[in-house]
Amino acid sequence: MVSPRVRKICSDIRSMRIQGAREIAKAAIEALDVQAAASKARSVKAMQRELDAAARMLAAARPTEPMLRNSLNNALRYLSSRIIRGHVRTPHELRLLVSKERAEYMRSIAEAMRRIAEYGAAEIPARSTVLTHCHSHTVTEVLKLAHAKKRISVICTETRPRYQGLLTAAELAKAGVPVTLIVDSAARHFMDGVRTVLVGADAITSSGELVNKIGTSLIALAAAEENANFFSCAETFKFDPLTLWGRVEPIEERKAGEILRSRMRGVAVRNPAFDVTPARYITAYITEIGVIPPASLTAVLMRNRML
Ligand code: RI2
Repeated sequence: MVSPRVRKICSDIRSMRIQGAREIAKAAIEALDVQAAASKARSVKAMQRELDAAARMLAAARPTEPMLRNSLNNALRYLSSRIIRGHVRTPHELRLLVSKERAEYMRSIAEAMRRIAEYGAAEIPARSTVLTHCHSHTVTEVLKLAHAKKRISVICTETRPRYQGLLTAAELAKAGVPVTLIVDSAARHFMDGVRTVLVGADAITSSGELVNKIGTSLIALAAAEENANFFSCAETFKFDPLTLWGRVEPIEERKAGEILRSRMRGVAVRNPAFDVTPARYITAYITEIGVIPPASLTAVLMRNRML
């Protein structure tokens, strides 16, 4: 039985009250802990079944989020390896282990963020202008550090239909980073003054393609035309290992109501949340293990035993 608090977390992920691949993954790991704490299961097996059911529900809340799936799979694999080895004998011991796993996950992704910010800031020329799209917690950390070191300025798109760009603008302004908000369709107009484009990532495929907020691929085209560097700042957890086996990343399609308040007679509305930027438009992925061009990403992950 999945706890009502876990169901609420799932609905907050679906409604985007919790937004950004990283925050979604963190919320899911917290939810496993909530599930374990609330569980009345009398055996380790029964509690494991509840955790599996909670994980399935969480993973389904946003289909285009490998970081969510990878984080949950990793946590469940770790728990079952400890159970199989006989290190967990009671539901209480499993509860403690889930809680410990949550703390370790939070520590490791905070450390990944710190490293990405360092690597990313190093890629941005001093006193230059950076353009970003949507709201990525990873990108805003890079931009804040880059500004502290190099006095940069930022242009950010409002990001229709959910306006996550406003979150970016507010966060950067609060941190004292000079920031200008533009409509999405003005990205090309401003590109000639931009040296670097930084975006986040929702998914990265085995051919180095980037799945990110709708509009990203148009911005990548404009950046290529102006010879601006185009980076995606992403934890390696955003890589979808299933794409090695031919999986095509699903593109989440959201409700028309996010675009139009009331329906227009005779008008169909499409609202894909993400689009795909081909590898040839991406200078590199800025990850916690370094700055990696798309063509070598899979090889580097394998070499680091991350696949
Ligand atoms: P972090 C966002 O999607 C954007 O596409 C952003 O690039 C991506 O998540 C990654 O964000 P949405 O959740 O993990 O707003 O860097 O649909 O925070």
